[in-house]
Amino acid sequence: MYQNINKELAKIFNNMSHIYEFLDDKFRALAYARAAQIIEDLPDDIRNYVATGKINDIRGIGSHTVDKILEYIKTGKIQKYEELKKLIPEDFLDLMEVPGFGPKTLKRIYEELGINNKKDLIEALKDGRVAKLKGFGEKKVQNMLKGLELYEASKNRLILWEALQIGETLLAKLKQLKEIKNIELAGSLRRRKETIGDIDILVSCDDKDRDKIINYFVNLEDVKEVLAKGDTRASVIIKEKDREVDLRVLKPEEWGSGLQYFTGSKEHNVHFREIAKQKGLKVSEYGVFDAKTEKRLAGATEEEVYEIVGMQWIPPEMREDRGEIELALKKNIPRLVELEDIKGDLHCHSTWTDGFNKIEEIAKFLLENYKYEYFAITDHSKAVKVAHGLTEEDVLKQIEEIDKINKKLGFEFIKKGIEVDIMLDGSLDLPDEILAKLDWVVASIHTHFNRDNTDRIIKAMENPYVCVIGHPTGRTIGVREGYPLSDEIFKVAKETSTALEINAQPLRMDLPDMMIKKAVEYGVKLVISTDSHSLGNFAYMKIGVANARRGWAKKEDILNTYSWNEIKKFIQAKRKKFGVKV
Ligand code: DGT
Ligand code: CA
Ligand code: CA
Ligand code: ZN
Repeated sequence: MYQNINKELAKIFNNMSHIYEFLDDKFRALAYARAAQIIEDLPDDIRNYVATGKINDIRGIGSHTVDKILEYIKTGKIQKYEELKKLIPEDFLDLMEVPGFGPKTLKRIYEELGINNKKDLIEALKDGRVAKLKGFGEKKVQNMLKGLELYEASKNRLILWEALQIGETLLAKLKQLKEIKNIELAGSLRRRKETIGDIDILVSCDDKDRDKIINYFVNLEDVKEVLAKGDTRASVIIKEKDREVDLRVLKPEEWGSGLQYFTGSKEHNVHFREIAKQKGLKVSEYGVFDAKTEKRLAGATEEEVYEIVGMQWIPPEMREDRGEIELALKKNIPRLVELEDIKGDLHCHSTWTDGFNKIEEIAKFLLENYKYEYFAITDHSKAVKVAHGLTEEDVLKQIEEIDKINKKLGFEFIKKGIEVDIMLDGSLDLPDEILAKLDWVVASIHTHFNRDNTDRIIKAMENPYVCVIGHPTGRTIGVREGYPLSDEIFKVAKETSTALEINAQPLRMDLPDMMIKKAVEYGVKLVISTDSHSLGNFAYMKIGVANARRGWAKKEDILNTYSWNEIKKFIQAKRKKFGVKV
């Protein structure tokens, strides 16, 4: 049985959309793109929707699409998709995912240069043939080559969210074996790095149970290929995304030292062992030993491994040798923010713009599934035309709707917000009179990514109504690097009492960890937000918190760990500073 059928279907529908676009069937291209997005964002396994008949009620999924979903669940294939694939050059399907290589572009290159494979395409990009095509030019071609390079590099690494889904699924399956005494994700996944090479899993058990555990692992239905299988470890390729997963089996008395070693990072471990050496100790995955007598001193828990070297236990997210060893020696490791500290989500979109759910639906979902005290609806402003951004008038109407829903709910659960666009000159897309009526204002850049945008962000922070800068660097992992920004933004954020966002969308993770760390050093307040466009997206909070922890953020640094009253004080302090009515 397929584990992640939603994702598989979304991918197929996306590909179908691309092929239809290549074939100039805009209507079908759009319909399948929308279906893909909806399926990707479903909070539950699509088979549950089929079983309950709810599949026929999902907005944006027509009866022809439903037929194809049923066909796929039944046969593992969609006949129409198999036929469509034959209508385009083989290499093009993957290439269409690369930014700058959309179906339209590839079609022109195909028709005007007769190119039908990746190798020839790269050649034509490099020798100037593509640049000469009408509407292309040198700059566009350079961007295409850059996009391809980023795409190839990112193909080898998973983004954190995907890796975490895979890792946790495998963990849950292994946990069914009662022989396993301890089990954890290790490596970069335990450190919650933004991208993951391979997935590492550690378990401990009695020696006699090792074979059983390793055999169970390599025979899981998720496994596509076994790369290596030994006494204490196995490496496999799993079906999902063709990823490598390493399993290591430790003795219970080695659990702590093994977990410490295989969590990494390599840099952290090298520094850790250096300190141990200075103290006459020898550290390996098997334990901590007296360097002279070889006597075993610790190894069963991570805490004792760190303690014997004179350190506090260090949260895995900090283990990058960025100064955490020094802190641990001084017993100064901060208590990092935790998921349970979060009191609300302050960035999400509704059907008013490009979200998939109505405001009331979102409110009910959050009341049922999250222990939040508040959340903010922050739809786009009018400059974002593709999302049908809100005009002044729309904002006023939305305020009315939220008032009505809050009244029904019996308390001000929903905060009235906006994600207002920062224009090229740093001004905002909506006038102050409108912003002043809102509880919460996120200001974001969605255009002009090819310049240093420090000036625009600073100007936006100087608006008294802007509470937070959304996804400050504008990066998309594996697609687009963030635009350049100077440290000036941290200084001005602090001075103006403007928060910076830690956007938890899996491809954004923006601010990135190193910039979070810097923001914390400057004393800037941060907001962890999911930027949800559908109900399933609210779960991203978990990786937002993980990223905050990688930037050493404490509970106090994160604005949405405070009650709404406290947040109001933060907002009012800024308005006072700027001399506007609070
Ligand atoms: P990845 O898989 O590229 O995302 O990064 P990691 O950190 O998961 O690296 P991986 O899977 O090669 O190894 C897992 C951990 O094992 C790593 O974080 C530290 C430890 N480790 C592996 N090889 C070495 C090594 O040569 N020296 C040291 N000190 N530690 C190592
Ligand atoms: Ca790894
Ligand atoms: Ca590994
Ligand atoms: Zn945005």
